[in-house]
Amino acid sequence: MTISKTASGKAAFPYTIEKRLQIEYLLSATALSQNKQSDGSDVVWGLTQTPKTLPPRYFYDDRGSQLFEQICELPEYYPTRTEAAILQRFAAEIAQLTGACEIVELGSGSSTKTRILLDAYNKLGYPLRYVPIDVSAGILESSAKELLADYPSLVVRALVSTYELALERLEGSRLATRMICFLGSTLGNLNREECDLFLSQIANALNVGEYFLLGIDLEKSEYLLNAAYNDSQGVTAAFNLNMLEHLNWRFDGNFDPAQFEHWAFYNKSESQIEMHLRSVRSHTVQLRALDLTVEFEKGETIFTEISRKFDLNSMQKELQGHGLVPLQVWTDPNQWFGVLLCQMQKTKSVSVTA
Ligand code: AVI
Repeated sequence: MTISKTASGKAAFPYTIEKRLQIEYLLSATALSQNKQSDGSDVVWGLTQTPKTLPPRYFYDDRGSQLFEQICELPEYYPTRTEAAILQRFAAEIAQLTGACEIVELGSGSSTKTRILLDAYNKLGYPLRYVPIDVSAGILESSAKELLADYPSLVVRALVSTYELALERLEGSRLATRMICFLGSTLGNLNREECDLFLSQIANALNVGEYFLLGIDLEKSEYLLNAAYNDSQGVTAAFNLNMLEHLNWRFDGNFDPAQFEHWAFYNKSESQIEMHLRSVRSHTVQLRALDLTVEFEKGETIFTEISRKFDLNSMQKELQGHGLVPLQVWTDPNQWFGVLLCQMQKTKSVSVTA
């Protein structure tokens, strides 16, 4: 028998990491490459609209994911560290409120925040079961293995899947209850309609009494918001422009990022940051794999992302409308970011239409 070691060198006897890790593919590799994520129909649609748009999912190739990790460390980008500080301060309270529960996380990333939660549940002596969900099998496996090495009693069931499919197919929790976590204010990257559909899907995936932990960025001074998306080191600009490089390798394109500039601003009436790429001169781009030729005028833009900033009271009402009743809301001393723990209270009659 192999006895695995934790980061501190302690033996994780008797179960090896392999025995505590299950990776399930809800989408096969072929399905992943054939689904709407990458067949390019969304790119063709977006680049033939006026104004042009591109779906934010194209930020996240390997380089884009690395750039996003760098954004999270930037002095101007307050959301990541503010949310982490809230969790550090209140994770024990979250664990006490939910009791032992299976932690399901949509988009686990580097799992830094997951560790804060796992530490709190561990301290209370609760069994640790974690279900991370991501479309990238590589990221899921590597971060799950790091967690398993550090938490000897942890059991991980990783799902390679889109959020939508995973929420539809979640099996019943193996522990008394379950908490679905959606952190980092990723909800802000969905427009109002998408957000409404997503919350219906969360509500449908939960049984009565189960929990939803949501992290959201809050409305604040325009100055701070503009700085967070126009950092002085130009990392956010590189992240935005990298979308063009991503389209180049994925669809055999010839975008020249030097022909575009990053443009991000806070739209106060919509309470959202809007990110665009602006063409600095008129030129033509081809995406050969999509059989697409696109003309750009000087100054023409491609809309790449919204990042909505929320009001805590309105969000609580919206959640309640989906049967997700806020039990507790935590924020930081500046009230820049909010973490809400909701409990599913409606009997399940919610129907979801896409
Ligand atoms: C992933 N998401 C929550 C980030 C945000 O702040 O909306 C993406 C991002 N875009 C530019 N900077 C960060």
